[in-house]
Amino acid sequence: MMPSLTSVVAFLFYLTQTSLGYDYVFIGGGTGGLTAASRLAENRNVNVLVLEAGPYAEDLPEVFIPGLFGKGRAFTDLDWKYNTTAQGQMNNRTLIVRAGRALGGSSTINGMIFPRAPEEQYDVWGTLNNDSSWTWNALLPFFKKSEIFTPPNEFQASNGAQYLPEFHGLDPRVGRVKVGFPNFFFPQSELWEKTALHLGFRASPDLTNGEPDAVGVSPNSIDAANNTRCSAACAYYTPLKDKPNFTVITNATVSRIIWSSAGNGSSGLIASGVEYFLQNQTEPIVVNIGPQSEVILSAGTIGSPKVLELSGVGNSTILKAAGVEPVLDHATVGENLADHLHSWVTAFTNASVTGDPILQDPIFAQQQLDLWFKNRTGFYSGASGKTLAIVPPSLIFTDSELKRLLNETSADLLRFAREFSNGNKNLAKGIEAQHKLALKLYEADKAGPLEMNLSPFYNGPKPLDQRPRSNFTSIAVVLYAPLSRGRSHINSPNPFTPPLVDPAYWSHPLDVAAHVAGIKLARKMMQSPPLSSIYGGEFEPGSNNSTGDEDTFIKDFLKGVAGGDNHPVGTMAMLPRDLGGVVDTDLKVYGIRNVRVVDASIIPFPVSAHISSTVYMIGERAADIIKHDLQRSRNEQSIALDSPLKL
Ligand SMILES: Cc1cc2nc3c(=O)[nH]c(=O)nc-3n(C[C@H](O)[C@H](O)[C@H](O)COP(=O)(O)OP(=O)(O)OC[C@H]3O[C@@H](n4cnc5c(N)ncnc54)[C@H](O)[C@@H]3O)c2cc1C
Ligand SMILES: *[C@@H]1O[C@H](CO)[C@@H](O)[C@H](O)[C@H]1NC(C)=O
Ligand SMILES: *[C@@H]1O[C@H](CO)[C@@H](O)[C@H](O)[C@H]1NC(C)=O
Ligand SMILES: *[C@@H]1O[C@H](CO)[C@@H](O)[C@H](O)[C@H]1NC(C)=O
Ligand SMILES: *[C@@H]1O[C@H](CO)[C@@H](O)[C@H](O)[C@H]1NC(C)=O
Ligand SMILES: *[C@@H]1O[C@H](CO)[C@@H](O)[C@H](O)[C@H]1NC(C)=O
Ligand SMILES: *[C@@H]1O[C@H](CO)[C@@H](O)[C@H](O)[C@H]1NC(C)=O
Ligand SMILES: *[C@@H]1O[C@H](CO)[C@@H](O)[C@H](O)[C@H]1NC(C)=O
Ligand SMILES: *[C@@H]1O[C@H](CO)[C@@H](O)[C@H](O)[C@H]1NC(C)=O
Ligand SMILES: *[C@@H]1O[C@H](CO)[C@@H](O)[C@H](O)[C@H]1NC(C)=O
Ligand SMILES: *[C@@H]1O[C@H](CO)[C@@H](O)[C@H](O)[C@H]1NC(C)=O
Ligand SMILES: *[C@@H]1O[C@H](CO)[C@@H](O)[C@H](O)[C@H]1NC(C)=O
Ligand SMILES: CC(=O)N[C@H]1CO[C@H](CO)[C@@H](O)[C@@H]1O
Repeated sequence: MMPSLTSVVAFLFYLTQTSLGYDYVFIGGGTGGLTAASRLAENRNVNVLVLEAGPYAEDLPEVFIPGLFGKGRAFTDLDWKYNTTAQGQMNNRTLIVRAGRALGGSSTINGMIFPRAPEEQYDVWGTLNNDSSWTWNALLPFFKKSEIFTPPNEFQASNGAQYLPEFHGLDPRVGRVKVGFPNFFFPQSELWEKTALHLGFRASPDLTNGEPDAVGVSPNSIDAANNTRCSAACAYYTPLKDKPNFTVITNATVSRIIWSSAGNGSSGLIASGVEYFLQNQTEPIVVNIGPQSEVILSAGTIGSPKVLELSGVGNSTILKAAGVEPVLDHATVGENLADHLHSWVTAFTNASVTGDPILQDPIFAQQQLDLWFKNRTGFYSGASGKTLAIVPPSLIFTDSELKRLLNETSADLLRFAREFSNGNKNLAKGIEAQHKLALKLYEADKAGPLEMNLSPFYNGPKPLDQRPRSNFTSIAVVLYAPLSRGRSHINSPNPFTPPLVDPAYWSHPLDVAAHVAGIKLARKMMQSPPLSSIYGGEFEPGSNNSTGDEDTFIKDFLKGVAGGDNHPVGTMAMLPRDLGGVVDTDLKVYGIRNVRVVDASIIPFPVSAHISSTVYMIGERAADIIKHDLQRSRNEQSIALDSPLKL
């Protein structure tokens, strides 16, 4: 596969020099970008180019073996490892926001957990935009279109994997992302599920059905036929890699979009090219495009606003301070950033089997890896967090606590909207509208403030050499549905300088309250039957050694350890202009004629799920919108050509 890519690079030099016209140039070959690019290239009359900063990485074991998540190069050179700015509510720590830097983007290094969010949250996108085509019912066909689902086999079903066929893509001629279940389950998962049911959770018949506030086994983006990861590259590149109309250049970092001097009248700015650097080269290469062609930004929630700002589109004050000459003032580019926030409760256990020996004993680890290669079973045949639940507000707050919190949030709506919007009046209205809808979801018990999942091994903040050599049970408590909003902006004209990423974790008190309450629920789970049968005492947060109450102690603990969950969204929000949006519901950037955005950055309101399935849906929907637009413009052109003859 590598030689063909190298020859593709050589071929491209030829293409640029001969100015062969591309209809669509994608900046970033990740989850959303590859999806839309690949679908567009299904049309033989359309020429698609994808520029991806990272390499092709599908042949690395740490990419294709599910259980090698995070190993090898996955979290080194295949990861942008964006640093956050000092987080004021997190002891001023700098956290890491990971994002894949490879063909396939974050789907190449992610945890492959593949559920969907509560349907009410997608409906909020529609409400904010007054557009019913961006609601759960209208989007479900695009979720289904993206996947080719393998139902659980007998072994997986006996371990709790379930599915409802009406929510899945089952047609191999249509679907692309292979979705299935892992080949190994720990008995602790079932214990945890029973405990959760005992504590009031519902049982989920399928975590993709739009009602994930229930406990169940999540599907994974895994090819069930050979138990390998199926990334966006596996799904949308490999099957089409030899198509002449689908050109992918790896190791190509885009530095900016170039604008036509004819543009920027009332019809908007017009992109006329894309500039990029091949790895190890100091001279940029420019791909020119015609005015009917489009540039698609798909560099991810942190990457996309960066490229647009480097191109002179953004808040002029911020651009000038960074040393970039503004071309178009579009003040909300890079704003509205939201991310999930990860944390854990860990406990000692006397369970007979845990994953800890894998982390501690290299000989055992090698035996299990050999088993994966021979049989596609064993510890490496799945990543962590297979059994999970979205936690409804009613399971972490009493009625009166919730009433008080919602009351306080309502009273402070304007204050936080203003604080989060960087002085932008439209965005303040947009954030206020988001918060109002979030409060409604809280009232309806549909807000999905947390995810919990069980790891039958140590899954917490302490490195191996700083914790007891023991066996563990861990419950992840992840803050979902945050009300906090931050931003990501450039501070240099150099395309190789990372932007300033500020997710503003915990800057809204409702986020803090939900997160702390989640830790309390996880502690209670550890000590409730039947999970209590393997409980050997808590390791973290541990006993309250502070002078404060339990809430204060947990808060202080979390400030010191909570980690980014690598689900950033919202920096190029799909919202009306007067609510601070960056793109419209056709995903076109306001004020620009031929640039769209297709990645997690358009998500206007965070959703309570691992978000890759949602980004694939966005890619499918985007391709559909773009195909219709092409159809329409070709019809208009033929009418325009016809009309002189009729005169
Ligand atoms: C470690 C980790 C674990 C995760 N676990 C899960 C999980 O278990 N389940 C789940 O559903 N989701 C998970 N996610 C989240 C999910 O994978 C991402 O939200 C989703 O893939 C993002 O898609 P995207 O298209 O927005 O961006 P990406 O897929 O990240 O694509 C952006 C692409 O643009 C490229 N790019 C950036 N800048 C430039 C430039 N200047 N020029 C050229 N190319 C550029 C990048 O290299 C990348 O390939 C995880 C993410 C990470 C990082
Ligand atoms: C991309 O860069 C990697 C090193 O990061 C290299 O191994 C690979 O050959 C390069 N691929 C192409 C197509 O240039
Ligand atoms: C993040 O910060 C660390 C510590 O300051 C630094 O070593 C690293 O290079 C930074 N990473 C990025 C991608 O900026
Ligand atoms: C964080 O940094 C700010 C500004 O430097 C400082 O005022 C504040 O006291 C710091 N907070 C903590 C917890 O260290
Ligand atoms: C919402 O859209 C409908 C039609 O799609 C339109 O009639 C209505 O005026 C719109 N409402 C607002 C507030 O824009
Ligand atoms: C797994 O199967 C897919 C085809 O479904 C194939 O492309 C891939 O190379 C296989 N991977 C491994 C490691 O066997
Ligand atoms: C090219 O760049 C890669 C990645 O930055 C680096 O590892 C490699 O050493 C460079 N090769 C040369 C010949 O400079
Ligand atoms: C951890 O569990 C393994 C079995 O999975 C067992 O062999 C080992 O002794 C246990 N370690 C401790 C410290 O209890
Ligand atoms: C190999 O896989 C089969 C099912 O595919 C399973 O029944 C068997 O137990 C596995 N062998 C080992 C040694 O795990
Ligand atoms: C909520 O606020 C209203 C006034 O704004 C007050 O009357 C009511 O008692 C409050 N309810 C709670 C539960 O605090
Ligand atoms: C632009 O950014 C500056 C600096 O962050 C901020 O003060 C200002 O309010 C922003 N302008 C608009 C219109 O959003
Ligand atoms: C409490 O314990 C934590 C973790 O062991 C430690 O970091 C912290 O300094 C301790 N606090 C006090 C007041 O002793
Ligand atoms: C626009 C364009 O270049 N289309 C080409 C797509 O590929 C087919 C062959 O599969 C060519 O015939 C078209 O010219």
